[in-house]
Amino acid sequence: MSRILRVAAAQLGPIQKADSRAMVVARMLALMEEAKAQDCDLVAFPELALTTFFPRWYCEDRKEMMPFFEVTMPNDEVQPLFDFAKKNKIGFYLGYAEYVAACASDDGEEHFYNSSILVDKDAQIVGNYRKIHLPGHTEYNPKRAHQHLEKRYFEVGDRGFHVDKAMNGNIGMALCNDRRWPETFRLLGLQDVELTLVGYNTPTHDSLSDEAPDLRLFHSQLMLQAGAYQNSSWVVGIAKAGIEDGHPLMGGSCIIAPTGEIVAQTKGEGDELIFADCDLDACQYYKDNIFNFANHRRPEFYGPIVQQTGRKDP
Ligand code: ING
Repeated sequence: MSRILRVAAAQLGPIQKADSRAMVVARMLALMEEAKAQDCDLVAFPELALTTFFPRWYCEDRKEMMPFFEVTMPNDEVQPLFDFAKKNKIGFYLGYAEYVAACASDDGEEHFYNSSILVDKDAQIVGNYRKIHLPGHTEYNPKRAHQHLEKRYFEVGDRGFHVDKAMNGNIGMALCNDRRWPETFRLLGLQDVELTLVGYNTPTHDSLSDEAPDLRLFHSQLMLQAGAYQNSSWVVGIAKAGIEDGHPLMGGSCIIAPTGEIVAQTKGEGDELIFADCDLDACQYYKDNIFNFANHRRPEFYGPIVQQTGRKDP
């Protein structure tokens, strides 16, 4: 009996800096309603789904960005999402800015992460991921038309890449820039992942490069498709898209099969739901043959991948 998971990608259109959590949660609930009407088992939202992509803004004192962070999860403002999940037996993946108070952290220090959670059909948090590959820069860069200050506002995640056994499958999480690094997908692949969820907020332009928006969309799908095929996993990429306070973000949310084929894709840059029946057992043929890691990988030659950070002269 195949393990079919009907998975929805709930792309969000722009969230303006002034938009309240309540306004955003209402939009998310509408997408969850649509997913439920289509009998979906799981709804995946974008990275930083509750707020605008605030790392585009510079502020001297990082504390000024606190209003964009969730101090607890769940909390009163996102509780309706958990209530809907429990009532309708539908799980979700949510990207958000996570604040960990000193009193709640292992080392007695406060922490700031770009995070995601996996919530099951009983509205229980069964997985928490903290973004590892933080792009951009730490200080204000006057040469840039918009800043990209994830390295200023977030710390590198401390939990690595892990796969959670949930919803009758092996589910992994990553966030945005993580998809640009094959190590992300391979680490999940080595943990037998069957479904990889990747929310993203990707600007369509970068003032320091002349990459066209179509090329950036091509890159996003290339990475997600490669990650899926090379690790025998379903992959779902979920965009926050559209123009946020004058800054365009790309769409291109998609659901990709373990064959690497795109089976569903959004058309616009607003709130838009796509879904697909993901047969988790469809991963098995690739895991047992072409990408049978135990039979074919040669770690004895892979040393530089973990011992070396930057390039070296040949
Ligand atoms: N955003 C972008 C991403 O990796 C980026 C940053 C865009 C890096 C284009 C390089 C090229 O999709 C986030 N939030 O990681």
